[in-house]
Amino acid sequence: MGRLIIVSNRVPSPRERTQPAGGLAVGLRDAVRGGSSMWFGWSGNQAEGEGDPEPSFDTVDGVTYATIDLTESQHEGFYQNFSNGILWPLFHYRVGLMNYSRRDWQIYLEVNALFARTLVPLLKPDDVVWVHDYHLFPLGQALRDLGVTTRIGFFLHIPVPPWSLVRSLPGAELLLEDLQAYDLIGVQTDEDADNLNQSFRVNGLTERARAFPIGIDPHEFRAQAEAGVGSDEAERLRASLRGAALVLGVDRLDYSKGLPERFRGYEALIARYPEHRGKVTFLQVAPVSRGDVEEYRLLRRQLDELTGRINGAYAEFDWTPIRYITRPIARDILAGFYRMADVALITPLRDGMNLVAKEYIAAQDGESPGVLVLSHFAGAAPELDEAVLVNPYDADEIADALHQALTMGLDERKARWRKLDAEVRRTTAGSWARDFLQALDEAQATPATPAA
Ligand code: ADQ
Repeated sequence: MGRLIIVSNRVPSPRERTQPAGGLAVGLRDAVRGGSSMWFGWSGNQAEGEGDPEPSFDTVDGVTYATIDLTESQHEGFYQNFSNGILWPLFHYRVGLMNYSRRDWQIYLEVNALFARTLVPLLKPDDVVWVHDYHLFPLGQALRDLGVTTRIGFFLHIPVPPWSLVRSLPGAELLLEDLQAYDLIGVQTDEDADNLNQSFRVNGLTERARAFPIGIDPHEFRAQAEAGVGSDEAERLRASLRGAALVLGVDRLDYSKGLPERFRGYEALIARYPEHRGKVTFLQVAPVSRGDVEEYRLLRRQLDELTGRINGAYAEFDWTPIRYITRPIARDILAGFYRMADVALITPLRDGMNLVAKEYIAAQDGESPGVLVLSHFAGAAPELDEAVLVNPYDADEIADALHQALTMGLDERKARWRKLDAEVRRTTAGSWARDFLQALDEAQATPATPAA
């Protein structure tokens, strides 16, 4: 059995105690544990000078982390502009937020070619390569162009809209053609697989997409939550609530997460159901992400204003309706907060999966579990259909769902949670990686394109 080579835009620093707030790092830890493996990608650092960068290596617990630096203009064109300013909004069904530019498309292709050139000398013939996410759509083809014939799989962590939307991207057909270089393409849900296969079909290409819903490590997370609930921070939070119910939201500060809609939904709860005033507190943790992209700055301003307005209108001298934190909170403490929360309010407008929803379920105490209020448009919704599901665009529906959750009896909470917990245990981070790699192993090998 050859090595597993994982390629992603960012490589988590193996020596950092807290992992970055991103689902990929969490999901892949399991896949690289044990066997011989290498993780290749961008270091997060800026390259000095011209010419191709030399990779740096660091081996920790049997995993070799190989990283390269990018120049400022590569980082801007490839990562900030094309990946996060064009592909991210488009694939989250927000065509109107897409800031297309041909120059960024060129830089995106160049950086993918650079990844391929730097990776090829590190590969051995029996390695299996697993490429991750929208930053690296063309990488498989770039590797094939350099003569790589080994198995190459791809997993897309974000949703896939139908072809009628995807085609708004100039050159979308070329991206789809590049995707044909992969032996297998994994996506999060059946809907995503259907949409991607439809795009392949209408362009006369081979259908290669299959759903592999990503999961978490529920045992580890439960243990973290049990420990976290006894932390000083959890004690302080509990004391500060003074008996009020806790509604918790945890997300990266991103427009896909439906935060303004969520704040308005909570406002509708306290406006229409006055019995909850003073008896409930909404804590939203949303660390700033991609702060150098304009849309993210606008979103932050909008949330600052909404929080101020809602708190100004409804607060009492001894009660604040919304507590809103844009700094990150350590994972183990957060896990304790999940366990304490009576309700998790997770209302993305679109989300590939949403691991926070699964973590919330894993964190609960089965004797008195909390209630998950979840958007229909999270990739997790088809699996977690025992949650209270909402359309996140309707503030009144969010308010009704919150009221239902806050007044739900113990028997119903337990019954729903047991089914949800069974789902979260069924497809874990480990089984996700194993299932994908097994299917990749069985996938029909693509005849390699001869090197030019
Ligand atoms: P993300 O958009 O980052 O991931 P999500 O899956 O919810 O979204 O979160 C990933 C991880 O980051 C979770 O483990 C979560 O606990 C952590 N996290 C999120 N917000 C945090 C916060 N405020 N503080 C600390 N930690 C936080 C992308 C896709 C998702 C998909 C994942 C995995 O957008 O749809 O589920 O990849 O495929």
